[in-house]
Amino acid sequence: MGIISRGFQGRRRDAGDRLPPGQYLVDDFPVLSAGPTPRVPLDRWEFAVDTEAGQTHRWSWAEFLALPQETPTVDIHCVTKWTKLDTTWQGVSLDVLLEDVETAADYALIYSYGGYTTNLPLEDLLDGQAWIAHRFDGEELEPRHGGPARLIVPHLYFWKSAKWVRGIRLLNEDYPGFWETAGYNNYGDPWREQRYEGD
Ligand SMILES: Nc1nc2c(c(=O)[nH]1)N[C@H]1C(S)=C(S)[C@@H](COP(=O)(O)O)O[C@H]1N2
Ligand SMILES: [Mo]
Repeated sequence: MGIISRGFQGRRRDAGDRLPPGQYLVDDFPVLSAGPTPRVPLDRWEFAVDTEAGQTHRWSWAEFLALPQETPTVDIHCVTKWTKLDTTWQGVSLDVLLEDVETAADYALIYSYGGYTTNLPLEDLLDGQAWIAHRFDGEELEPRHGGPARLIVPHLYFWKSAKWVRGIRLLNEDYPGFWETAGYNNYGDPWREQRYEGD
């Protein structure tokens, strides 16, 4: 009693330190979809990892939910300049999903129900940097935000966080996705403001 703890992190970083260049804060959760929301019945849903050697690892919805779960709280940054702080998700780390996958690939192409694709280096999916999330803010992930499940890669602009994710193709060579072939930056680091090709 009477002990005032400032916690192990000391003073909390203020919001300004968490806002990448050119971004502004929002409290709502905007929806950005390049097409209609695909509806995927859970009994037909699957998530797949396809390796460069032609092997496929698959998880049904029940198998996916049975994997160890994490609840990351992260800041997300859309290339249209909104940033939302402290978003809380529940899902499965890509470290878990890729644990037993034998690969020497350097690149990943994420593909979604509905046809959306996005690419990133495989290493950006590992070491606690990415999740396949199926809950947001304690609730089932809404279809318009990517439900049943979406990728979350918060350290890159949010277009890399593919909604309605269906699988990941592991590749020896980089293969640009939907926005990356439409003039957006191939990597998309918000802290280096890599919005467009050439940034
Ligand atoms: N399948 C799919 N995933 C997608 C998109 C999309 O159009 N289709 N839009 C991307 C973009 S540009 C952003 S900013 C975020 C938006 O997610 P939200 O609608 O949940 O805010 O999803 C990303 N993932
Ligand atoms: Mo976006």
